[in-house]
Amino acid sequence: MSDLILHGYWRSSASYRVRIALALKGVDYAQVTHDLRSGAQRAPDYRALAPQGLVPALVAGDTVLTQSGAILEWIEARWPQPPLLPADPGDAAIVRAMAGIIACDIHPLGNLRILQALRQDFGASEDQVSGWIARWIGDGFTALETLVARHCGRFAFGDSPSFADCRIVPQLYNARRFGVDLTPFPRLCAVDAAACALPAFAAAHPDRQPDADI
Ligand SMILES: N[C@@H](CCC(=O)N[C@@H](CS)C(=O)NCC(=O)O)C(=O)O
Repeated sequence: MSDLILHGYWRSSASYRVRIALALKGVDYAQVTHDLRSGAQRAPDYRALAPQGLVPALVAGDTVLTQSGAILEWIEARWPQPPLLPADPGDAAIVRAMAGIIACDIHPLGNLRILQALRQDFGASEDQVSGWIARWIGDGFTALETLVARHCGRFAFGDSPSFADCRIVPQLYNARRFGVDLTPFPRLCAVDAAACALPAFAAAHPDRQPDADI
């Protein structure tokens, strides 16, 4: 039995990033689910572990890790092979920039609590919420498409999966889920397809998780 416990949710794209990284490293872990639809992530016992009341959290023995970016960095340091960052510092910064477009500038704007606030506090209709999601995904993906076109091989940066692919695949899953038109982003779709063909990415897919209720 693994001493790693991933607190997450099948449809959480931030949890999906961590599942991909662990699968690429071949690391075994247990999962505890928190149903985001019912607000389970805000329950006091989970907040005692993860003060923001968000998933994922990764428990490694006595250490509790939160924020998927920090978790990915920890996984990379703990299990360096196969590397998910290029060795060259400049190349690594480019990969982190690709990851940051998604993690810092797209994902936070489309999160459950933000969409709930748009509906509940600002009276947004479902059409307006869909427009909001498409706007910020489109904005970030337009820049990311250019960056990936500049640096990609089979994957977002070169010919091996990196932190960038760990973010791109879950964000494309989200985009499809919300009906965002992906035809302007052929490079992102190509690297997504290449990544999803790998067993590690397939194993991390939301539909393959024990808590999936599709
Ligand atoms: N920056 C955080 C984001 C975590 C996050 O927002 N997780 C979402 C699921 S993908 C969540 O727990 N949402 C619950 C909510 O909005 O109430 C990370 O990368 O871990």
